[in-house]
Amino acid sequence: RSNTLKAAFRRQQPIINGWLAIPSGYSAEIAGHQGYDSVTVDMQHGMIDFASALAMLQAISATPALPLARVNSNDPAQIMRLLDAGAWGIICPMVSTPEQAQQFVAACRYPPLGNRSFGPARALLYGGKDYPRYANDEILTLAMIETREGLKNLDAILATDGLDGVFIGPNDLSLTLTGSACAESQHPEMLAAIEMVLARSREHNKLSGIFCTSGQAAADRLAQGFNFVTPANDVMQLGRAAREAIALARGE
Ligand code: 3PY
Ligand code: MG
Repeated sequence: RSNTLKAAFRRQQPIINGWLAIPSGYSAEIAGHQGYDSVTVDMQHGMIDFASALAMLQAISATPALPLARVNSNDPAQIMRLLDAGAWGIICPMVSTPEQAQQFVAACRYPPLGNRSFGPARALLYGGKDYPRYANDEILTLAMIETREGLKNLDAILATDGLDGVFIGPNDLSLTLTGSACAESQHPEMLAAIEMVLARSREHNKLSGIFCTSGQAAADRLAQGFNFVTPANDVMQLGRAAREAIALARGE
């Protein structure tokens, strides 16, 4: 089974990624059927434990969307467990140095390329018996750039063998650069940092992703040149849809 996101990137097709914070197999299944290319189970800021993540990955793998997970830290044990549970790619937060990027990628790769321990569990069911043979080529690795140090070391991080690309966390990045967390910050330092990440990713021929808070913001990022966007998470979408419906019902 090949990774449809890697193929989309090679064909220069945009990737629209869903983002789940609600610990529910049912809402993950709903999200997976809405047309996303991939859906990410967010273990870092989502209210999600491993049992919920497993159910969510099972649900997503029954839909056309590719299941991904954002881990809560650069923790090889958690990364390996989520890959065994059927995640087809990992988004790793707070990658600030090339050493951290190498550690992250190594956890996603079987020897000799890395140190992923063998026990593919659900990945075998979902990926087929030949999963161990192709996993090193098909598992997607995205390092989050969201610290000052990560920006400073961007070139070395992007040069990491086996790293497929970077994903900007604009909340953390704006917090560190401007003193307040704002995902769609228009602060000049943020605009410059985001342009820099985009330009460098292109030079290295790596995928460039960014978290966005709406469909319009995601469309703007794709127009800017990003190729992997997240048009808000499930919580934002649920709240927004409810507010709109209530306002309409009240005739506002
Ligand atoms: C950030 O914006 O910092 C993120 O990690 C996106 O969820
Ligand atoms: Mg973050």
